[in-house]
Amino acid sequence: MAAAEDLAHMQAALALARRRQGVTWPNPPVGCVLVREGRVVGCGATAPGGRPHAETVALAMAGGRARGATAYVTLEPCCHHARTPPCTDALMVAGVARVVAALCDPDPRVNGKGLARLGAAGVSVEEGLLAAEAEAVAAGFFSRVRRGRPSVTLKLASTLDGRIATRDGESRWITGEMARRAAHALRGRHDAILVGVGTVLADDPELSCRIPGYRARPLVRVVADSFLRTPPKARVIATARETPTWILHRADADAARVEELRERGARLFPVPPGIAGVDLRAGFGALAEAGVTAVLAEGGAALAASLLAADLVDRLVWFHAPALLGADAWPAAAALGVARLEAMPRFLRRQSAALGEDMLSEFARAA
Ligand code: AOF
Ligand code: ZN
Repeated sequence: MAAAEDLAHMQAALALARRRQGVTWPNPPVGCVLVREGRVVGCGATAPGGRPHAETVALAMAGGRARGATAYVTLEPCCHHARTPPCTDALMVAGVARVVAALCDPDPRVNGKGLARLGAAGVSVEEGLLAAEAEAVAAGFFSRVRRGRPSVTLKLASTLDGRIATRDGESRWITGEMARRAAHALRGRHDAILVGVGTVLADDPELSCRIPGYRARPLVRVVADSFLRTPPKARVIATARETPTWILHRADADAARVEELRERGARLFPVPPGIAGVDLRAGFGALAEAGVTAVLAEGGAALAASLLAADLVDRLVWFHAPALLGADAWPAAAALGVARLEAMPRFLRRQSAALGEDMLSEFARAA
């Protein structure tokens, strides 16, 4: 059993890390709390953009008070040399006596070597405290390193019968104010937001996190658009110089379109064709290579179906309004072609909550 004090400090480090979700890519969001004689003398989290690392921030705050302290970190301190010396060395130079890490860093440059280096220098080292929580906070980073793709959350907002627009296409607003705010906070915790070109054509969305000051770095907007139907006048293109807009398109899309969109500031990713549209698995591989760790997919129905059919949804977040629209309205997911129940995508319920009159349910992929 971990000591209550250790648990409390690691919880605090996790809270610091969680607050940086979405802005540290390609690096993981990490939290660090330095404690001496039961008193917090420094704390910090990975800075937006991934540097400085959490330990550097916490050590700068603690100054000389770090001597003899315990460092609680949500990920093993790094031991590779970059522009600045590794965190292991910074902790040792500062005289930190004990390091409690929630998890080993899967980055092959670190991967246990950070803790080993600290141990060899006489620092007392422990690993594994609140490991599951720490893995959830940096799930995107773990996914990028281990699977070569970002973690994927699919967000849907519908009526009870899974409809997202009326027969005539009216969709504003099905869920209420609280659910819509929660959806913006969800955007705030992801590196990138993904939509299909149909959504761009139908709604011309801005795809931003509309909670002022919530994010220290813009959300990358990604459009899955096989044949580059995104209009050059679309909002996501008009604002592409301030907020990144990336497009996953087929390699055989019109070259003049490629040039036009690129000139307006979009970044283009040629991807092999998939069953419908681009091969999303290959698209995610390209996003991971560009550093993205956590993607929030928001629709529309065709994209949702492609993701579900390809078993690419790690987490499903569904807002339900207590209302119905019936079978002539637009469904949240297009046809999946499921003939037998054993082929049905299944999820495990992780959380359910009330948001005003609406409901929020969160699910993890079952497997
Ligand atoms: C830490 N503390 O806060 C974070 C770490 O590109 P660099 O040199 O910044 O290193 C990135 C790697 O450092 C990243 O892949 C991961 O292994 C680790 N992230 N390490 O000690 C931190 N964010
Ligand atoms: Zn580091």
